[in-house]
Amino acid sequence: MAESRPRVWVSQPLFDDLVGRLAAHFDVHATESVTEHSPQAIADALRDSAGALVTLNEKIGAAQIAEASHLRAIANVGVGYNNLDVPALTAAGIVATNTPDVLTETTADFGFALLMATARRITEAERWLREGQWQQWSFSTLLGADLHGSTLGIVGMGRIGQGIARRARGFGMRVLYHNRSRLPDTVERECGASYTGFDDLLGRADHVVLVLPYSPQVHHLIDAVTLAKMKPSATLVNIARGGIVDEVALADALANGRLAAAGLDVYEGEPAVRPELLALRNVVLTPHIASASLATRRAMVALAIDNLIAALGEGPQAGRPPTPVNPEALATTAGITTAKRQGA
Ligand code: 8YV
Repeated sequence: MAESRPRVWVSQPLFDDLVGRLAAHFDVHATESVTEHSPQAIADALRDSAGALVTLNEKIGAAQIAEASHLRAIANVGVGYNNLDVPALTAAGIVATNTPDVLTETTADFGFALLMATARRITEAERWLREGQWQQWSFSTLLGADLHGSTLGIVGMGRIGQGIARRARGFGMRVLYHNRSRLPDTVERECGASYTGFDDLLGRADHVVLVLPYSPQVHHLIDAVTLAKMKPSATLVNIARGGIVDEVALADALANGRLAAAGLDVYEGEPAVRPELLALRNVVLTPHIASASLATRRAMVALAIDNLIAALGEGPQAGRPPTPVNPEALATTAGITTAKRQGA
């Protein structure tokens, strides 16, 4: 009797031609239309799976893997992986992987675009024009804030933060950054960025961009107290995760002149967006698309598939997924892979 192939779950429609590569190794169960999977549906899908290809929509913790005794790998399509309870996966010997690097430049481009749209009121201006409000040219219509010559504060100076800093240099901006740890001198010089404390950055920056990974420690890092430390003329951009910003406090600051404008690509309850934010004219709202160029989204899926195939002990990189987030779990998977090769 032919040996049954390991089952792999694909949680959302991705790119069929790329996902098709999995079929050479696995019994693939792909979700055919965009689906909001309940926590129980995720547990059901993982129960008999050896691996899964998932997006930020699928939250996977101890409850979802409790009965998944064959599960060995979760490949996340995204650099951020706060949808995964990594300690729980590691404890269960499940390898988690993400998709860094391939999205860095695209996401930095978008962060910059959102900053420009916000500071120069581009979407607000277009809405105003389309509404037929442009009856007469006026010198003081829709005055915004300059990027050139201004001070940019980057919170979270990983790969994407550094990409934004490099772009800011080209715009003649002064760049301050705050990060868990200070970057080496060479990187600071290449980015033209100076390290400073969080409060100092908030107080000095004309524009603040959030690009740090989400963890419970940074939940509502931007709240009424930290917003009050920013210049009332400042712009805030968030391309990280919605939970980093207290959206009620932000909407209040924007409505009451304590902050000039905000550009948001991520939201606490996404895809739901707070009515308080929707009602404001001085906020640019985009639907979590910072990495969404066609080439980059394809590259993310391709890398996630490479990770999944390798983490499940198949393909040329068997046992060596390119970008694991918990390499310590590989030891367990390697044992299984070796046993499988020896026909156990
Ligand atoms: C992805 C993102 O679109 O990579 C990330 O962390 O937020 C986005 O680039 C998202 O993760 C898709 O799952």
